[in-house]
Amino acid sequence: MTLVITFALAGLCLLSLSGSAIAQSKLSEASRRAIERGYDTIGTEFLVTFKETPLKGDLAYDPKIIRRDPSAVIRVGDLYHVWYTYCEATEVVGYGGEPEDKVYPWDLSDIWYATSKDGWTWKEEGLAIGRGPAGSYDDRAVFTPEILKHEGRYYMVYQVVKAPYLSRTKNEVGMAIADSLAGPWRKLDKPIFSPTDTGKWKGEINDRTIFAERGDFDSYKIHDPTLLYYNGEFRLYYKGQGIGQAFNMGGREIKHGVAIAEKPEGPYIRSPYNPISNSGHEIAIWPYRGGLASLLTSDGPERNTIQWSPDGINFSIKARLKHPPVALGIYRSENPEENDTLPAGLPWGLAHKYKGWSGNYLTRYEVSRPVMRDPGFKNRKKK
Ligand code: AAL
Repeated sequence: MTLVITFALAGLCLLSLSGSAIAQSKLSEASRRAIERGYDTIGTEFLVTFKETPLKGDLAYDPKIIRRDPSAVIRVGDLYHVWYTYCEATEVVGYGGEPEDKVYPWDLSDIWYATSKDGWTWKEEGLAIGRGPAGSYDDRAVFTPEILKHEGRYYMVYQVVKAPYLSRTKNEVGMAIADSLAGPWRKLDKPIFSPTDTGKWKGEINDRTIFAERGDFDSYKIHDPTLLYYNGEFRLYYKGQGIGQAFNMGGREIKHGVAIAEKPEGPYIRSPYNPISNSGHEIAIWPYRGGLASLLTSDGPERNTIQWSPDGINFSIKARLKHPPVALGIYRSENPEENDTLPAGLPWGLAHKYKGWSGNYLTRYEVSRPVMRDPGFKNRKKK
């Protein structure tokens, strides 16, 4: 029996390994895995490289200001528009300091916006959505915005934190709506999406690592909300962190989920298939060939991969990338079919970078297909 399976796999190997005409009588575990997962047969359609360039104008790096987590870039009239987390780059103290100390680089933040004629040189227009008054659900920080234009209206989703910002403080998602890009933005009365009530902390201490019972993957923090209108419904994609979050073979346990609604304001109902990823960090998701593609970065066994799904739920790995940018704010055309002509279907956009823990700034990324280069080429003398 074992012999039969071995011969069958060896036969498969002969058929599957790209163009190899050599029959192999033995198959290593790595070769078997490559065949099972289609490493050599999926092709290079999704394999891309990135070039990141600093922005010019008001969004050029400024050591005194944190600008990070850009929204999608949209074009209205003659201008590109983008929204992002904005705050002063003061000292980051972490949990356990004085109540007004900055806990994270993105703490004590607001959402600002900027416009550009060419996508490189930006003019900062100022505050778009600020923190709420003391006692409201968003009185501590509003950050990591994402925009959706739908039927002439603008919908902004973003993370909200209510003071005090402690280690166990849950993070939720807020929404504001505007009829015009310059606002005014009307906030909804309460968050549109929150962590589940599963899991239990242990003791009354300010420490998220001490827990009595693990909760759902999204029972502690909901981050990086991204709103899409897809297949006639509103899809809120997000990153979840759970009570009892652990490490796995890919490092920190980070997973993505999706919640679906008939109306942009919700109610948003979690997909029964959640989590829809086992890796990733900030959400980067875009329409491609009738389905949705996503870039998973930073965390998990499948980090730095592009994945594609026919339905926005069931994603499979299509390419592994070397150094993708993080926190992509993808240019969203009004005509998503335009993506089908681009490498991996991924348009240009903005991303963020770190200069130290609290020196965050925005960059522009371009996408291209990798080219096989001969390292000695430059040194060869021309005849
Ligand atoms: C990010 C995002 C979310 C997190 C923090 C700010 O890049 O994953 O927004 O809360 O870091």
